[in-house]
Amino acid sequence: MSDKDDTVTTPSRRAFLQGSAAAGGALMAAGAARAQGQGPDPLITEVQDWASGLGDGVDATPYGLPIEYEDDVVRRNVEWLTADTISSINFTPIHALDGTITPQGCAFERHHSGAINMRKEDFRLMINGLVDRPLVFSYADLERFPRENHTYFLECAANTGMEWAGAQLNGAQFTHGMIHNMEYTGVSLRVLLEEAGLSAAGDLADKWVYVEGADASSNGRSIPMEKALDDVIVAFKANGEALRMEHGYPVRLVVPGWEGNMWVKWLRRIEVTDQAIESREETSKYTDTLADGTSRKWTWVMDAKSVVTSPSPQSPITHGPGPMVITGLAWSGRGAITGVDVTLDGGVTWQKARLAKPGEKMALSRFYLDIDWDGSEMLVQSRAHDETGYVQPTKAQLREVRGLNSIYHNNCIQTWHVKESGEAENVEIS
Ligand SMILES: Nc1nc2c(c(=O)[nH]1)N[C@H]1C(S)=C(S)[C@@H](COP(=O)(O)O)O[C@H]1N2
Ligand SMILES: [Mo]
Repeated sequence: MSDKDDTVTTPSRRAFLQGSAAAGGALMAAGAARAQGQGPDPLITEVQDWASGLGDGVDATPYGLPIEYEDDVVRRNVEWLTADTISSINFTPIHALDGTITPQGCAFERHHSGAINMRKEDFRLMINGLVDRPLVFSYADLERFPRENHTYFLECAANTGMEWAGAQLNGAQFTHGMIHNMEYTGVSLRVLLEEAGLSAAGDLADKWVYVEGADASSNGRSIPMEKALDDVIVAFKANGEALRMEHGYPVRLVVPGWEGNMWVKWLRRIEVTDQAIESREETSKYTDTLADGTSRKWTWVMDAKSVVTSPSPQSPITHGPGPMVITGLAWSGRGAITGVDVTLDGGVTWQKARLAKPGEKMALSRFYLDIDWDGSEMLVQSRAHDETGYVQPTKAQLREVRGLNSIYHNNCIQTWHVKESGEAENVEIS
């Protein structure tokens, strides 16, 4: 480092050191008190096993798994929700993760007829219907089209659905864990549709694609052509590696910002049609009955939502009063998150949380609020704002519009009651 550099950095470095010493003071005081009471800490004063021998060589684990001490960071099922695990759902352990990328190995799964096991070589994707040339692509064919990389969240429309009638499931994993966020690599659906040719479809304004998976359920969904030609991806990699079987290996559809049900896994067929198919998954399911008995349908977009992941029922405060980090996730199917407010008193006063980085369109945002906890009970909530100006509603506001019969699209503000003991509980206050 040159003298000049040193001169430039010294003032800010000094400021940082002063600042961190002040902030660390309270934390260290608590730790020092403990150490004094208990005498020398053998973890510091004695040579440990791991320093007296050798560790594992390379190749001990050709494909690494999390260390055994993290074995509670796993997907979890709520057994009474569904009759069996074949047509069921489990939940991402969002209370135990940080950052925004969800590792595939603990990203929630939702299957209608089980996760199927298909070799890449056996993959075929047909594009037919109102196209100039019906085509069938193999996996190797897909790899030859120009590729894109994008990070998007997938939220099941049923996420938080069990909370409509009142606070029910005790944990962020269970109330909000039907979500994951991955970096996808694939080919734009537009490119494949143009390869098949869309002149046969005529005016595209009122056309649709009907998308099916290769599993027994097929999970068929109709998608308006406008969205199909906009940002939909035919994806074959997630977080840099092949899709896991449970997430649709070898190829799934990525439908940014729209309900998870439309992200067809084990992709098999895309038909260009002049009307929506009105399949099971878009009539009897994934519609919401309103108070007057009519049903909302085509509720594709996931509205802005957020949740505090820690502290939360599965992630209590264990260190007593003093400096602590409140953190959570926010997302919007309509674009980027622009801000998150956090309240500690059930919505009487709100503070602006810090976004870990500027919001990205249709991807999870991580927020933090660094507080000095006085040890008294809190009613912790978070409230997301997105780039359209939309503000996440309270449960009462949502019920006013939607009534009590809904399951899907519950994006209301969540409340955790944090007690003096540091334990947290799912409660409903507004
Ligand atoms: N072929 C197929 N695609 C599917 C499903 C399915 O059962 N079969 N489930 C859908 C639902 S309801 C959701 S929420 C997402 C879940 O994706 P994941 O299992 O990767 O989390 O996949 C969707 N795509
Ligand atoms: Mo879903």
